[in-house]
Amino acid sequence: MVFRWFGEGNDSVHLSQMKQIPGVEGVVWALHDLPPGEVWPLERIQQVKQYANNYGFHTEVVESVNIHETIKLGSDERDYYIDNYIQTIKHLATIGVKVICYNFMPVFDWIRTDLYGKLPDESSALFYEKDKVEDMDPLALVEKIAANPDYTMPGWEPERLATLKDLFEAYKDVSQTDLMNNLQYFLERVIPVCEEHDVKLALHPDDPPWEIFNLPRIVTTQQKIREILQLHPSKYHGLTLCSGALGVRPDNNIPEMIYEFKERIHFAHIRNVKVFNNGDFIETSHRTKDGTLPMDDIVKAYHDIGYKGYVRPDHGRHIWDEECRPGYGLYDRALGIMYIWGLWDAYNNLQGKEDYIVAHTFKSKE
Ligand code: CS2
Ligand code: MN
Repeated sequence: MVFRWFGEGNDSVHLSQMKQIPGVEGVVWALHDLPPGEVWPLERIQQVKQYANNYGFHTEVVESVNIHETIKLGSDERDYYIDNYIQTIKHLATIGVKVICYNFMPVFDWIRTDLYGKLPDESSALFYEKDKVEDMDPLALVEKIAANPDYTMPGWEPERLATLKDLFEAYKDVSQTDLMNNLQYFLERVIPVCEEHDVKLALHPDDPPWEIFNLPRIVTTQQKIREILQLHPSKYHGLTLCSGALGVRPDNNIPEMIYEFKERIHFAHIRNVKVFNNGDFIETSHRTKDGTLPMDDIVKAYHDIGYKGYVRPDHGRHIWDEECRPGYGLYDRALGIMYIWGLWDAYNNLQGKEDYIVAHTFKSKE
């Protein structure tokens, strides 16, 4: 069990607090101040390790080493940035990093329309309002925000608008197939280094898992992930299986994916999400009843496959008036961990009891 931490001075949660969450063994970290494409200096990496080790935490999981846009675009400068990526992998290997989470989404990481959507219990959580995003011409949105900065959304801060405009322009003719090919090119160069240094790459799904703003997105469905895994046969080319990111699509069956991709899942992100009929969604507590995803079946699937990889609770609600990074407070993620442990321990204890197995055997959709 690991816990995401944005670094000393950059996170409202302190490692001394994290230590009191039962069963957390490591921090999931990154050098968040460095722009994508820069080599992570060895000295800075060693500092983080030292700091975390002082609290008894390991630093084996990094989230994320972000991919420079030229690599996703497949443009001429990509080799320079892939060389930098390789250098960073080598540096990370020297302190014992085992898994690097990354994503291959053009321009944006996760997209939401409101960081503080209200839940019925008066807590708040990351919210996605479908109509606000879809069918919207990105360039028109750039204009709209420039004229009225109050309209802005996360990721669309007024100071980023010029860059966004250029990036939309650059991606205009990049198709899903191009993006696939560019991922393959990247993997072919990087995976041999990962094998040599025993560092696994774990691709995070797109969030949300469909195309938005006319930008191509490929890590979206079971079939797409199957194709992506076939781009390179090495186990070092693997997945961060994020239940919440993939789970907002009703046609994505998370337990089925866990059973199918078991050999290639190196990092599990576990969280629940409530999906509405109109396509909006909001993040919820981790508990099955509170959202749309079968969290008990998801944890059971990991238990069934004998999962030995890293796992963390993913985004949480903001509860008990906590001031924190959106989605990354202490309290709700700690509750999430206890729920995951509760399920895990129960599956451990009850394993082998016939009535239990009958009741909980995963029901495939077919
Ligand atoms: C998110 C992402 O769902 C998540 O875990 O918080 O920001 C995630 O860290 C990146 O997409 C992984 O590269
Ligand atoms: Mn995730």
